[in-house]
Amino acid sequence: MAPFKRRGAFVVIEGLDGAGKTSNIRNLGNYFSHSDTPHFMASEYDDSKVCLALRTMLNNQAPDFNVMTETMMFYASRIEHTQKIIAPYLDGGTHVITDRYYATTLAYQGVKNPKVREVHELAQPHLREPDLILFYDIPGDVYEARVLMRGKGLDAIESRGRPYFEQVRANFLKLAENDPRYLIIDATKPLEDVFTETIARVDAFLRTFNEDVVAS
Ligand code: Z5A
Repeated sequence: MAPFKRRGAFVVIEGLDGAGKTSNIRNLGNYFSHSDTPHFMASEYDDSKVCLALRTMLNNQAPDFNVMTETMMFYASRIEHTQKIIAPYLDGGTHVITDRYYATTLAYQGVKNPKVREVHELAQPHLREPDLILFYDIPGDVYEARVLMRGKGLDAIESRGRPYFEQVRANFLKLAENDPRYLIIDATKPLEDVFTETIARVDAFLRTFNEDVVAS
């Protein structure tokens, strides 16, 4: 029998701008670095020059791209990141935690592009399926307060206004509705509470994941 190879778990952090993804991912990274958990904190911006170029263009687009161009560029960046970075780590047995994945594109680009699902189906064979998706949920008023509080200008996507982000949130909640991989976290709570909940949820998930993989 071929030797059994354990794969890493794929954990995705999702949410609107200002939901606390970056803050929680940083804390989660610190937490893992004090343990012997093999992990990689993935970022399209930091891990690949191709993805950085695509994402920078997308954030600074002016005037807006055609909706299909925009959708395909987000998927192009995701495929590049998955194939070159995420998949090798997972296959080598390292857990990967990433800031946004395809649910973001379905939720954001889905507001304006009725054909987002078709692009998704084309891309899907080149992506990996997340094992756990934490959705940091904030309503539109909290989104607005946090994004404006940052005091920097709004980029091309941030300028789409509150009704757009309310629709994005509704799309996320719909995706989560019948998918047991989603955990919805109330991200209006103080950051410390959100972080405590995040660690507890991810720890519990990884314990089960390891048992399931060993048993299979
Ligand atoms: N986009 C897209 O349309 N399609 C796609 O496929 C992808 C992306 C991948 C950039 O995304 C834009 O691209 C984004 C979606 C779109 N557009 N919008 N709008 P990004 O992933 O590069 O960046 P981001 O999501 O915009 O990151 P962010 O603004 O940094 O949000 P965050 O990481 O979730 O939040 P944070 O930096 O941790 O926190 C923001 C602030 O809120 C900060 O001052 C915190 O201290 C504060 N905060 C966070 N949590 C709390 C709590 N619980 N209490 C109080 N204050 C808090």
